[in-house]
Amino acid sequence: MIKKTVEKALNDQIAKEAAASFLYLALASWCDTKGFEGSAAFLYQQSDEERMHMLKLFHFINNSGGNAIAPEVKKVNVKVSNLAEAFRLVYKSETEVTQSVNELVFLCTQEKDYTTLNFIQWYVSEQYEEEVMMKSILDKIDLVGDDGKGLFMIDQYLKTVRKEAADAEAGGEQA
Ligand code: OFO
Repeated sequence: MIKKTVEKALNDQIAKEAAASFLYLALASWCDTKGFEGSAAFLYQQSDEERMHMLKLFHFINNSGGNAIAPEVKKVNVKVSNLAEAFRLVYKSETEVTQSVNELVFLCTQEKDYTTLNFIQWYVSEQYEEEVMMKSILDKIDLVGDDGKGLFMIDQYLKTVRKEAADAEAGGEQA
């Protein structure tokens, strides 16, 4: 049976994954309207992934005798004027989620809840991968600055990043 303190922290994490999902959805929509097709596809997919992270928490809480709570949906006000600003928000969001996952690890250790600690390790690895990926995308965008051709190339590159990830996931599912 999950402790109330851990259940509450996991429900808070649900809200953070949902907020990340909606932030990426809003940014995907912005990219879509500015001709950044690859970036939009990438962010729509990332938004789905964050929802999947949220659902994993739902199942874990409920299977552990707790009660997963659907979070409040808050309006996302995205005010960006270029691709660099959009991906800076993405990277910031990932670093905040990492911080929150680390706090969960700390709480599980304090509470001697090794089952949840084991579950949350998946998020630790996932956050490492996502931070590395978002930082690398942001670095590339910063490198080209305002150069239209450069931004076009990055947008094309983001299409391939998405395709590779989708292929890898499909391969994993078949295995
Ligand atoms: Fe990358 O945010 Fe979920 O865990």
